[in-house]
This record gives sequence, structure tokens and C-alpha cells, in this order.
Amino acid sequence: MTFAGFGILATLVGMAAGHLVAAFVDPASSPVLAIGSTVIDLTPTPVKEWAVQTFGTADKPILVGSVIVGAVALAAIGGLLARRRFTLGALVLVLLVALAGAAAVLRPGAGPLNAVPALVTALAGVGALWWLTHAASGASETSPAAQGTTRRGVLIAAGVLAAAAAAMGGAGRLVSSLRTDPNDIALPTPTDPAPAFPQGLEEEYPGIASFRTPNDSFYRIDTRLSLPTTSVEDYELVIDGDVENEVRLSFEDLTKMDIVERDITLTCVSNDIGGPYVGGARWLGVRLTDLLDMAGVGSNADQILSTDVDGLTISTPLDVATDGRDAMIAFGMNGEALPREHGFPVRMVVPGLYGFVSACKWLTRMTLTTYDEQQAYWTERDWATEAPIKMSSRIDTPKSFEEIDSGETFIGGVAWAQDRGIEKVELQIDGGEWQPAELGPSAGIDYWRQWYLPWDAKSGEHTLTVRAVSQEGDVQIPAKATPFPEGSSGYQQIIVRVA
Ligand SMILES: Nc1nc2c(c(=O)[nH]1)N[C@H]1C(S)=C(S)[C@@H](COP(=O)(O)O)O[C@H]1N2
Ligand SMILES: [Mo]
Repeated sequence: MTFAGFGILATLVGMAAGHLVAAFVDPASSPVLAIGSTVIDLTPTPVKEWAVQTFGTADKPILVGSVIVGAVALAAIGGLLARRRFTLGALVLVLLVALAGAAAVLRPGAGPLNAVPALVTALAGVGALWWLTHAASGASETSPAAQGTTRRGVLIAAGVLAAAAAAMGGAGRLVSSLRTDPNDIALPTPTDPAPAFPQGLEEEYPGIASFRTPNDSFYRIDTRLSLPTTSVEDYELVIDGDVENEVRLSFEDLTKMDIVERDITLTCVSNDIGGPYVGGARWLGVRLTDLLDMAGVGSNADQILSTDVDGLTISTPLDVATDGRDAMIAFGMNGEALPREHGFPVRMVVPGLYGFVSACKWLTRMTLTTYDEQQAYWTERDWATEAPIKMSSRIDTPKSFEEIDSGETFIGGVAWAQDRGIEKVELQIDGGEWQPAELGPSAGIDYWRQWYLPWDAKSGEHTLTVRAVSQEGDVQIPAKATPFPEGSSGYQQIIVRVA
């Protein structure tokens, strides 16, 4: 048993050392995160969708937790083997770490340097195991005095190693917190500002999602387990492929262009009917078409293949992105620099397209190419290539299965039909007539709309159904569809109990 503990402690020491070194090299090359990311990339789409729907954004901590538990279990076995023969136990640890090293090096955009955290993990882990097993090697001594010395030696080794693991873990966190705060960056003022942002309904009708989603509660969806450490000083945006002139721009170059400000609601294709993966923000940046004009797009390209700082790719249909909508390359979000979680320093935003075909975060390259020639990350995983956001509506209050008091109240929520605008939201109570809801203010066709319907709630159980109609006159699609492969459809229906 003791030896199983040695294996576990040695592995934790190794992981902490590797994690600390990775904080300097590239946080994503930390052994635990490298394995986790590889698991994400290899997981079949249906399993991934199930995890997103079941665990929400807790899917990542659960994944990292599982990787740690798996590693610890194998480490315990390694420790038990080390009791027989040290090399055997050490071999298990080294194999475990070799897997992580391979995962780190094989990630898109990674280089040989990304193997360093795994090497450090192996050295620290095997070293710790060696110290522990040697300290315990006197355990078979017969004299009580010798046994006492051995026990003391093991306790000292274990104590020192545990303290070292904790210290390295803390130091790793400190290193990442010392990075430039995106908010130290001065943002340019817009040459083409958005109109004054209207007061939303959320104060008068509590429970309805805030008209503007604050940055720290904006939904976050990406494949990453750690945030990139990109800095504004080293930043460069490259536009290449089927273009007349390859363009390279620094962050400062971007801020000196025509600056636009737009209110746009982002939506994730994984958002189920009534789901949380949607949010509205005010974005600051440059027009996508201004950048494409600088490069001069050739006649063959039919997609913009965006590449992020680590080589992840997102493809956007060129004709949609350039059809006159407010597609932009953004560096500001709600009056602040883009937060690291949302793509600092630069991302793409295209109104009306789901994020996975438009909203590339940590954007470093836009390649004009064709769908035949190059495939993006989600395209390879069988998601749609043309993926306009489907119009949808959501009831925010009352909540599903909530128990409320009878009497005068209201039903409220949000609805979105980016690129077309919401014309009408209708409620059906207990299968009756569709009743028009009151709409909140408008922040343009690319932005969601809040709505509410006054309701005299009578005791009993009630079924509420919502649907939206766009300014082009089309009604929300009633047929149920799952998020995969091109976004969910159907009407949200909830049951509430009135006391
Ligand atoms: N580099 C990168 N960009 C990305 C993703 C990603 O995994 N990596 N996820 C996309 C998806 S699926 C969505 S819905 C949006 C979400 O943007 P947000 O996290 O800022 O809300 O970013 C998109 N851009
Ligand atoms: Mo998404």
C-alpha cells in the first residue's frame, strides 16, 4: 500500500513540475492538459455533444479531473511494481509521461519545445519515486532502531516532496497571473460608432437575460483547456492564400484602420432549444471586407480559413462573410479589450453565422482557399459548412418546473434572428391561441430582442410555448432538430406550477 502511495506522490510531483515549466513554455503543453486536449480532439462528435449537453461548460474540469484520476491509478500500479523492482515502476511512469509528451508535441502548432514539460515531469517523477523507494529500502531491517530510521526517512522524503509539489503548483498559477492584463491595452475610438445602446428590460422585468451580456458571464465555447499567452507586442495577423498581396498586420496596424463598433449576438451551434450558449455584446474592430480589400481576393477562393494561435482552424463561407453584413475582426468587447477567454487579442465576428464557422478566437491567419482544398477542424468532424444561425426564442422567466404564486405576473425572455431581425414573439399558454408578446428595444437586426407577456396566472399546472417571427416574415422552425450538424430547431415548451 505504501508503495502505491509512493507512485501517486511521485506522479503528483512530476505533474506539478511539468505544469510549472509549461507555464513558461506554453500552458497547453502541460502533460495533463496535453492528454486532455488530445482526448477532446479524438472524441467522436456524438459523445462530445452528449458531454456539452449533460455537463455544460463543466465538461472541461470533468475531463481534466478524469485524466488526473486515470494517471493517479496508473501511478499507484507503478508504485507497487517499484517495490519489486524500481526500474519496472519507473518504466510505468515514463510511459505515462511519454504519452503526454507525444500528445503535447503532436498538437497543431506545437514544436519540439513543447516536449520539455513532459521531460521535466519524467525526471521529477522518477527522481521522486527513486528517493521514496530508497528511503523505504531499510523497511526489512529487523532491529527496531533501524526501522525507526527508515520510517523517519520516508516521512521526510514524502513531506519534502508534497511541499515541493504544492509550491510548484502555486508558482505555476502565479506565473500565469503575471501576464499582461488585456485591460492595460488602449483601444481606439470608433470612426463608425454604434448608436447609443438602449436600456434593456432586465431591471423592470427581472429574470429576463440582460440586454447586453457582461463579459464575465458571456458563454464560452472552445476546445481549449488553457488560455493562450498571446501578447499584443508579438501579435501579427496574416492574410494569405488566393490573394494578390499577402498582408501582415501588427495589432497597432489594425487599430489605425477604420474602426467600427457593432452590436452583435453570438450563438453556438451546440445551443439546444432554450439553452444558454448565446449572448449579446458590443464589438469594436475593423471591417472584414477592408482587410480582404487590402489583400485583394482572387477568383478561386470560396472560403476564409481562419487559423488560431495554436493551429485550430475555422472555415467561413466567403460569399456570406462579404455579402454586406457587418462581419468584423474584433479586438474590443463591451468597452474592454477582448478578454483572454473570448479571443484576446483579436477574433472574428460574423453576424448570422454560428460561432464554429465564423467566430475564430485568438485569430492569427486568414487564408483564402476552397472547401475542396482545405478542411477546418469542425468540418473534419462532420459539422455543416454552411451554418446560418437558426431563429430561436427562449423563455427566461418563469423557469421550467418553477413554482410561482398565482396572480398578475409576466412571462419573459429573449429571441434572436441575426441578419434578419425579430419582428414578433408569440406565446401559447396551455395550447391556446398564439398571443403576441411585448418587445423590448432594438439594437439592430443582428442583436437579440428581449420580450415579455403580462400573465394573470391561475392555480394549477400550465404549459408555456414560445416562438418568434423574423422581420422577413418567416416563422421559427417548429420541427425538432438536434444541434448536430447545423443547429437545433423546435419550440421551447416549459411547464410551470402556479400555487
Ligand atoms: N480558436 C477558437 N475559436 C473558436 C472556438 C474554438 O474552439 N477555438 N470555438 C468557436 C465556437 S464553437 C463558438 S460558439 C464561439 C464562442 O465564442 P465565445 O467563447 O467568445 O462565446 O467561438 C468560436 N471560436
Ligand atoms: Mo459553437
